[in-house]
Amino acid sequence: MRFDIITIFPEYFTPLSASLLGKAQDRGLLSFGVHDLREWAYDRHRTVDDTPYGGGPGMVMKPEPWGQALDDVLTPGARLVVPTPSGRRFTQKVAGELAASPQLVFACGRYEGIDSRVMAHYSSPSSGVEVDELSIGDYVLAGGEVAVLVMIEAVSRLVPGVLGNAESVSDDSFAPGRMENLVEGPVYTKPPVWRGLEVPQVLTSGHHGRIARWRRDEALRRTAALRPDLLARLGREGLDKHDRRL
Ligand code: 6GU
Repeated sequence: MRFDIITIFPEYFTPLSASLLGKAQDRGLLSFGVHDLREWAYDRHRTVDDTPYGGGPGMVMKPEPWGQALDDVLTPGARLVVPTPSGRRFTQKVAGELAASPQLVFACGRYEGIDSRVMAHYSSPSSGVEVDELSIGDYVLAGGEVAVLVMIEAVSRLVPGVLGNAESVSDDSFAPGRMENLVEGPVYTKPPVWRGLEVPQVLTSGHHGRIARWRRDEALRRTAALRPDLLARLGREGLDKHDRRL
């Protein structure tokens, strides 16, 4: 899978060569292109922003450099992702949708955002690309760069072969399947007693059925305490017959 990022701060993306993503790149599963928007600026000062029509604070990113950059970087079948706090919410489901695309192009805005005609232009059916304006949550970042790192990490680990253990995806909080819409419960490793705290006995019982039941109960308990919104969304169909006694 191919990721291209257009930004005025390419240095934000050095973490892409670290850890899981770096290894997936070395193995040829993922490839990244990081592009400096200013390479498509056309004046001596390489200007990428201007004052907003209608007045108001801050600056708006000019459409011409973005149009040139996107025309050069987009390939047929690509999805164009524009990170913005006013976008649709980026969730695990959206990550799964994006992971099915051969190329994702991220257009990182700074200042008050990108001239809206850029999104309008690429949203028209004749452009042949899907455009998604996405937000990672209800808070405001200085620019889209950090949000794009979040999205790339969430999408990359869904690409087949990127994770070592295929099971790690299906057990995730929010992953489709039995534990869908539940957060994960607590985990333990050796030693059996640490600072007087014991590992729950069921986990050392060797009884796989009881362990699975306990894990689901703990996930339900934690979801009820910390994410009642998720529990409400589960509904009756999301509960099994043993869940009802909680
Ligand atoms: Cl995607 N961009 C910015 N600038 N701020 C955000 C965001 C994105 N998601 C939440 N806050």
